[in-house]
Amino acid sequence: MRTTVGIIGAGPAGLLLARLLHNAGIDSVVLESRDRAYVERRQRAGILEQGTVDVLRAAGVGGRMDREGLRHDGIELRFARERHRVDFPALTGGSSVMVYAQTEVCKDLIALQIEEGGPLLFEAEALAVEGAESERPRVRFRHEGREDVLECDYVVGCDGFWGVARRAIPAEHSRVFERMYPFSWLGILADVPPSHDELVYARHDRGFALLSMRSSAVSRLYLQVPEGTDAGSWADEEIWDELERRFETADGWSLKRGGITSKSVTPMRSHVHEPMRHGRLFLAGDAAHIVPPTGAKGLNLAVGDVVTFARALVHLEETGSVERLDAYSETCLRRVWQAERFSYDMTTLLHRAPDATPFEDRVQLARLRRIATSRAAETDLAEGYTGFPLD
Ligand code: RFL
Ligand code: PHB
Repeated sequence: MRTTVGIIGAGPAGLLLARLLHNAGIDSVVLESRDRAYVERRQRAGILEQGTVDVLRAAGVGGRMDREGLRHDGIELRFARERHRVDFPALTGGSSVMVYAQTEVCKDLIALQIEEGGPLLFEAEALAVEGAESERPRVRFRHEGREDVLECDYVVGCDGFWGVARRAIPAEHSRVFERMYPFSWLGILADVPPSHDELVYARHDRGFALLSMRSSAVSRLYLQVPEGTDAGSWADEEIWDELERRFETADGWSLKRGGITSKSVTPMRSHVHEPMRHGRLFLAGDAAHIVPPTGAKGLNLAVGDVVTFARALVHLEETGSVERLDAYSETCLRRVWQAERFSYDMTTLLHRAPDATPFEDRVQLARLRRIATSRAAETDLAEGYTGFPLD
């Protein structure tokens, strides 16, 4: 099998890249180790930045998002039983975000790819990337019980944090920057209308809580839990009781309860692999970097990476210049590190570390009060949340 761009992984990064390349008349093949149902059901992100929304629309995949997605003009910060709303458009000159689940973005992209795009092979597991330093990199993969080889001009590893692409970069060319956090998120989906019309990020002495949503009928909620927690060890009523405690306000706000349809635990880590390119192998999305989900940045970063790659390749085809492809890693990393910083700030602002000292608790509250009372501090949060521009 032969193609111009071999794409490993059909998460948002790989699927959107295939779409952008198709729109530019460049052929690609996508290899995905899981089956379609699994990819379409995997619960993850919920927030699309303004720039991501614009990219999806321009790629011709914004129709259902515009009909069913919920535009959000702010978030609420909750701490010390007080509430503070951050108004995005007022602080950023008009930016907002969209609540539209990653599962739905993936479904829309998969449907379009199957209808009009190039090959998208499910249950096709990439085993290794070979010859990254040559003109003809290859992906060895297994599909329908047979091993095969995909020959490419370029390989883009969009295979997430646990993928194989990153491993093809020799250790002497790699540098990893990492931080693990001593807590996780227990996430639930519940059949109950969201108790607030915007996301609520709560800092509490017992730990962080987040109220989000998937639609006007489905809530998505998260609780900070100790690292290594088993999702099954929390009974449904215990989860609701704990959420209620952490969201409690002085003005009598109440949390609606409903049937929990899914429970899972996500560890929290920050991770960056530099560089994001080795020869003709490029890394995009979670394959290259991970952020803790508190800033809602992971999917949006993946979108930024593949837009940068697609533009660089189109630039090469149009002008013969490899300048932008050569700058890929540097261009992406500037934005990645801003998102890493923002996600780290949001995480340390809102979570309670198990060994937090009374001094650190007071500083955390002071940081929150600063955001609630200084337009400059609040603007910094609003700009970070609605997204950093693509170069
Ligand atoms: P993905 O989505 O992990 O997709 C990688 C794909 O590669 C496949 N794969 C392989 N295929 C072939 N051969 C192999 N050897 C392969 N190895 C792996 C996998 O099966 C998979 O289909 O990476 P991608 O495309 O880079 O997308 C990244 C995003 O998924 C991720 O950053 C976000 O979900 C992070 N995230 C959030 N991001 C946001 O922008 N906003 C949010 O609100 C948000 N909330 C979240 C989140 C992530 C969470 N979890 C579960 C980690 C909330 C949570 C709880
Ligand atoms: C979600 O809806 O899943 C979500 C929203 C905001 C975040 C993280 C996750 O910061």
